Order: sequence, then structure tokens, then C-alpha cells
Amino acid sequence: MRRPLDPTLYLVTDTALSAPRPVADVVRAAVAGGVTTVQVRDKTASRRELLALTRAVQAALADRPDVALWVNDAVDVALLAGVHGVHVGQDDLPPAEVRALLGPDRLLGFSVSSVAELDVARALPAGTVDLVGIGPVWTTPTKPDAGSALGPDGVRGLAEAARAAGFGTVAIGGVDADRAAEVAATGVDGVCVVSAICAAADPDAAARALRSAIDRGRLAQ
Ligand code: TZP
Ligand code: MG
Repeated sequence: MRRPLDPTLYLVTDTALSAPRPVADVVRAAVAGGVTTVQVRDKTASRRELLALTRAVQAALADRPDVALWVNDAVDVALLAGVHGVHVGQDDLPPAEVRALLGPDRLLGFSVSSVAELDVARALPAGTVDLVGIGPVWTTPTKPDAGSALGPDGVRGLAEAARAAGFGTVAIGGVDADRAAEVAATGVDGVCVVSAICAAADPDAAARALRSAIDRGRLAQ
């Protein structure tokens, strides 16, 4: 069985922004504050380092089986560590190939920033992609090459089309506690952040502030 998905507050890790704190410490605090899903992402790590990082985060989540753990890009690392899901972008291994490696029981996420990119996921057999990451909502220094900003209205349109196709939806890019309500009000299933938690002095408090903003935004829908 593929695990149920609660992407309400989805943390994507950043090793440099977390430093000097170990990523696993930031994750532990963020989960205490209300993060529901964690994706290990480190573009500079070797595969060996990424595996060690993933296992360290997994150990930090050992007493939180309710929190889903994902790995960015690296299917091999995801399978070796035994995490719940893999997230790939438009230029990574194609989702159908990733699904073939993952088997039926793990989650697959896919980044989309336009209707054409959503069409890539819609053209695949049902059950290939579980979740689409829509973004960037706003431009962000965390990923300067993320493309042009969709804004909340652009996110709303893509999220509606993605939901109609059976995908879960999260939005990413430039989201902080001041903007999370507006993003949640677009109807996405979850809000993804990197710097709003990884660069925060108190990741637990940062996660709490994001969660209450998401709750407010959902009520305003
Ligand atoms: N994909 C689109 S924007 C982005 C990624 C990984 C980075 C988001 O980082 P932040 O710090 O939450 O703006
Ligand atoms: Mg990628």
C-alpha cells in the first residue's frame, strides 16, 4: 500500500541554510512544530553523502511514523534507505522510469510550472505520479533558476487542473509565514518551504507559525 499523503506543511531540506546545525536537528525541531512531510534535498552532496544524510534524517523521524520522508532526485538513495517517496523535476529521470524502479508502494512527486509541464504527468498511466509540486509561487533566492513566478492565481489554476487529474498538490517558492495563508487559500493540499524553516533561528517556532497561517488560509478558501 502506498502510504497516505499529508503534505500540509512540507519541508524541503537545505544543508547550507541549516548550518551549522545538522539537517537532522532542524528536521526534528520542525516536525515538533508541525511539519508533516520532509524531503531530503542536497544538490551538492555525493550519492554517498546523500545516503548518509537521508539515514540521519530517517533516524531523527524514527518516533514519527506519521511523517512521510522523501528524497529529491536520487531513486537509488531512496530505495537503499527505504523512504516513502521520491521527488523528480522535469529534467530528472522520467516519472514512468522512476515508477518502474520504485514499484507500486512508494510515492512519486513531480515538479510542474506550467500547463505543458502538467501535461507530462497527465499523459502517464494513472498511479504513476502521486503529487505535483507547483512553483515557483514567487521568485526565491533559494532557487534562482526556478523560472518565472506563477503567483497565487497561477498556482490556483494549475492546482485545479492537477486535482482534476487525480494528483495531490503542493506549492513551493518564496513562501514564508506571512505568505503561507495566501498560498493555502489557493486550494493546494500543502505548502512547501525551504528557507522559512531551514534558515530560521527557531525551526520549531517557524513551523508553528506556518501551520497556523495554513489553517487560516484553508478557512479563507
Ligand atoms: N523549487 C521551486 S522554488 C524552490 C524549489 C526547490 C525553492 C524554494 O525555496 P524557498 O526558500 O522556500 O523559497
Ligand atoms: Mg530534480
